[in-house]
Amino acid sequence: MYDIIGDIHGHGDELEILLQKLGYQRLNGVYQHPSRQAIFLGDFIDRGPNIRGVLHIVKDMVDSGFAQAIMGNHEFNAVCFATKNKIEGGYFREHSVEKIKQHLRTLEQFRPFPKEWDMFLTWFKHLPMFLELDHCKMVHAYWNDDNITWLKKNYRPTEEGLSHEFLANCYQKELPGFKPVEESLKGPEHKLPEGQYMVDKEGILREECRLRWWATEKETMGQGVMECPEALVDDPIPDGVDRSVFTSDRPVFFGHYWLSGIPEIVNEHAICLDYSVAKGGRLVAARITEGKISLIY
Ligand SMILES: [Mn+2]
Repeated sequence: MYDIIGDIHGHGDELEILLQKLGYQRLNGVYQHPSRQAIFLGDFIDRGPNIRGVLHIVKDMVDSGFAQAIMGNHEFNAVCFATKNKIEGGYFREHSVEKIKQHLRTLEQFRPFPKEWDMFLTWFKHLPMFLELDHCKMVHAYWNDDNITWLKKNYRPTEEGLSHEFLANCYQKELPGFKPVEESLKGPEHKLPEGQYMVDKEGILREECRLRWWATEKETMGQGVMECPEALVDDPIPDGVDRSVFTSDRPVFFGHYWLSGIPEIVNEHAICLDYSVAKGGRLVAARITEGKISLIY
């Protein structure tokens, strides 16, 4: 039976408090539970005060069989940031001021431990991008059957992982791997009308807004997109954007969306566990016992 844990972003104290609340004990240095397994939804790094500590806790649990972990967009970005693009030069993720800022706390905290950082980058390269278990499915941001089918065919985490060949097939919009990777790890987006912008968590103006794909009501822009610009809140969701309610044979758990407030299950087929621990919110777990789900935080 599983305890699924949302985005941690280097918040080691909160992670240890939550694991203890869930009944995990640190034995021989590794958090474990006699009858349960933890599942981590990715985004271990960037932003928080103890990124290195979080990575050690999570990887040790995975290596000992007490947890499984999937890749978040921050781990994917870290690999792209560190991997030279042999086709066009530079790196697969540009070393611009904006991108360095997003990654800075990780780079700083690992500066005295370069070999360890290399070891974790290698581990990131081999994380699965989704999981399918008996009672649940997991992905960092968005479950779409076509994207998952593509990943099953083309991404082999245990063998090649995020190889140069794989990254070369997905780092630009027109490449076949771009959509499946981008949407699974960052979620689907919608281009806003000319002249409209949203402001993201880093204060950057964006012409695209993120779709609340798991929402049960998506008639207006206010219901259907994240951080909808004020002027568009009452506008109908435009044609071409999927308005159907997401359903699945097993509940899908995901993180990524920086939700706020009291954690709740709005759609029992699609359950977000990211409640913004890196912005003063909560680290949240979903406990599944015999098919029953409860949120713990
Ligand atoms: Mn994320």
